[in-house]
Amino acid sequence: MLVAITRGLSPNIQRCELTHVERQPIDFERASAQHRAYEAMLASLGCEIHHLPGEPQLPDSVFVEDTAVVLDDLAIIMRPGVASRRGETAAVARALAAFRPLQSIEAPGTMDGGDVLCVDRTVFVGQSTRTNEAAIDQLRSLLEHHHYEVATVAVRHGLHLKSGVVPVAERTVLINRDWVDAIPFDGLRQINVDPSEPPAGNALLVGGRVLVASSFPATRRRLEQASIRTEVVDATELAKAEGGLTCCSLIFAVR
Ligand code: CIR
Repeated sequence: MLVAITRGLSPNIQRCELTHVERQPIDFERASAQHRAYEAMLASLGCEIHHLPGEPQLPDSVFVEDTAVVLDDLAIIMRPGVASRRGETAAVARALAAFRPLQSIEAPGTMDGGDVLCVDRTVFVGQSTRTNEAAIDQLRSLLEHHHYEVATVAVRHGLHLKSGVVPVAERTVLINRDWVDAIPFDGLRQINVDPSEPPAGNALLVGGRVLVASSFPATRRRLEQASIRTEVVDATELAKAEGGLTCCSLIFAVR
């Protein structure tokens, strides 16, 4: 069975952190409707949804991906790179404790879950503005006991590693090679985002399907041409908060 932890929108989403996009009004009702449709899509693909409430004092709390990394043997609670997001981890840690033993990144380390992706026993970590070397060292020593290898990846543009590269099938990634260094992924099959859609490198693999945002039809065609089955979701409102499709859930298998 798959579990997806999600979190409702904060009524103060308008005060979210922004790094690469200009602030523009976010329509709360429209964003909530898109988020509910996203949860319904995850449920239709076999996820049991564990929905946590959004918090007024935590504007970015809908983006649960950044609060934790869930692997088969354990979950690691992050210490987000911006102070405004550090209060988000407690509720997610409480929810995850039912499913995995927990470890955590400690100060001075900072790491966002959006910078971490796992393929087999390799954990790729993006060197972004949110994730520092102290946290990468901590992650490496936590995971060596569990027989994972940690590989670092330079993030050249975009907020996180997963803004520019995500898994889309077994040993296959969708990648924007201008945004992230492709060399660490050399051993994997790589599908490039369509050049007309640079932000399309954030898609979500779940239950054998890949969710693609409706704004990226050309990249969706590339995935379909590579025999990858896709589903489309509308994510335009939360894109204004710099969120993509992976950001709004933590998905993991439960035996
Ligand atoms: C932030 O800047 O932290 C939020 N406004 C957006 C976080 C998106 N998370 C993600 O890509 N994993």
